[in-house]
Amino acid sequence: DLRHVARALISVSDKTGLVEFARVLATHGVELVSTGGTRKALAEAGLAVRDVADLTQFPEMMDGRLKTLHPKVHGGLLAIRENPEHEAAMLAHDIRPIDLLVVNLYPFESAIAKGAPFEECVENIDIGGPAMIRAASKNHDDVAVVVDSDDYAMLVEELAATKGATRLATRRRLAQKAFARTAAYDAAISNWFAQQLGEASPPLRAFGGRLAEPMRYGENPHQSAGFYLTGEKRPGVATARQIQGKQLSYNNVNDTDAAFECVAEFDPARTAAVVIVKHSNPCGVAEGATLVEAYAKALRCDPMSAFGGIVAVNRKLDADAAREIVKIFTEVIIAPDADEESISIIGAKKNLRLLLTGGVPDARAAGLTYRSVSGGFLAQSRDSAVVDEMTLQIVTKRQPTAEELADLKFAFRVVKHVKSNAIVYAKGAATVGIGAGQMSRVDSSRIAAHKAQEAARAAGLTTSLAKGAVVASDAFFPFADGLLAAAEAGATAVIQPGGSMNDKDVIAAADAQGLAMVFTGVRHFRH
Ligand code: 93A
Repeated sequence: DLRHVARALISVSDKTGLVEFARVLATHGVELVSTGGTRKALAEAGLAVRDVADLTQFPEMMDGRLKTLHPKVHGGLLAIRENPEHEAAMLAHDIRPIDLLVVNLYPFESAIAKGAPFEECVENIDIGGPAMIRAASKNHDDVAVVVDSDDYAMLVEELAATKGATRLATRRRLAQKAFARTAAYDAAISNWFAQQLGEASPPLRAFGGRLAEPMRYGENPHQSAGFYLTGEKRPGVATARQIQGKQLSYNNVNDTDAAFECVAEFDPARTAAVVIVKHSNPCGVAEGATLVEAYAKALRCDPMSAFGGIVAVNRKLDADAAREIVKIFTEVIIAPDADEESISIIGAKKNLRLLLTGGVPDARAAGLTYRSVSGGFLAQSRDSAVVDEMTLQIVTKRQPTAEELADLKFAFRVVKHVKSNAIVYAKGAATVGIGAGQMSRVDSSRIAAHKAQEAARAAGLTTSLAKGAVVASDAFFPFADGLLAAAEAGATAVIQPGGSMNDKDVIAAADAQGLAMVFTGVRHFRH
């Protein structure tokens, strides 16, 4: 898979590191060919370099718009080396192979960044550069292409290790990077054009999103929307198969994703689990021996909110669970798989959507998440931290019991999927009160306690479900008040990241209440 480098074409606008790199090529006996400015820079450094015009027998013309757009160049980049027909064509037309292409493009992005006039921006649209990059990348079997001066050092090492050749794996990696570069370059041009025309730039196209389907409307009926795919192969709402039901709405997709990502925290080999989501927050999460048991426990947390919700399960949907789920109005069910009987039970509800993902994603897997801000978007690595891999530190005098510890871990898995500030009460591997999305932690604490009381009332009980429960907080308690609100509601144990300046006070308050408290050292903000 080694390809000896006999000839290199170098044509760069950004001349960083150029001379040093070309000098190394020369020591390997590589023949250098360059365009005007690059050739001049190399010649001035004392290197032997041929003018590309010499090779094409065509002068650079039209303000440099035509420099390398010539069959002698493109033939040299595209010809398959061990193909008799290609060899014959090369011979007939005196085309000689080019084994290494070093190109960086006209600085279009910096021209628009510095607010250059329209014509100057247009003149900075590189045509010949991308054409050569794409040709060389397509022919990566024989040709190496470098589009970034940061890769010179790596190539210098490779040439040294191989006595002047490139490896196939390297050429493939470089080709991938090169296509990414030309794609980003074209996206920058088209976004700039859209801006000039007074149109909103299509930000999703900028990171390669592919429109899977236009939607009827966005978050509200007066907004337009589309569902774009990034191409990530993660089992979930974007890659699922819809078995039945109406088209998903924008909010459905968002909520279904929240539900399925949350249920993925529960390994199906260990336990059955169900998550019910409303307005992108879980309103009930539970584990059980079976899905139907888990569903009943999850529903008990907030039966009122569950109406019109999204249900996610982590195991193959069965008839028992399906029969229970269809008893109340549900928008979407998402499952890794479903048996035939459950599919026919759901079939009786024409509008109910059933999505099958083919699997449960790994909660620990790396990946990216995005969100838009005006004028751009943010990207970050997925929150792949899971409680099983955290170092739990018991900070109170009282140790949690085994039962409490199990519920603490359960609650911390869930709190990761609740909008901040997030407080989750749990008992017996089920949520019993969830406080989400408040600006102050103590308010979330109070709401969660209130929900636990409401859940008890709905179940015909007189004592709050928070009594004897544990509580999880997505970030540290800045003051003792949030913790005291939880103790007052009846919680016996607490799990939280810790790390507040007031940890000492919070721990003292926990000790005074006889609570057991565990620090995870990991924060789970979600906004
Ligand atoms: O104007 S172009 O689109 N036409 C071409 O044929 C062409 N060939 C190379 N621009 C072209 N280039 C670009 O010239 C390269 O991508 C590189 O950015 C630049 C190097 O020019 P010089 O060596 O004259 O500084």
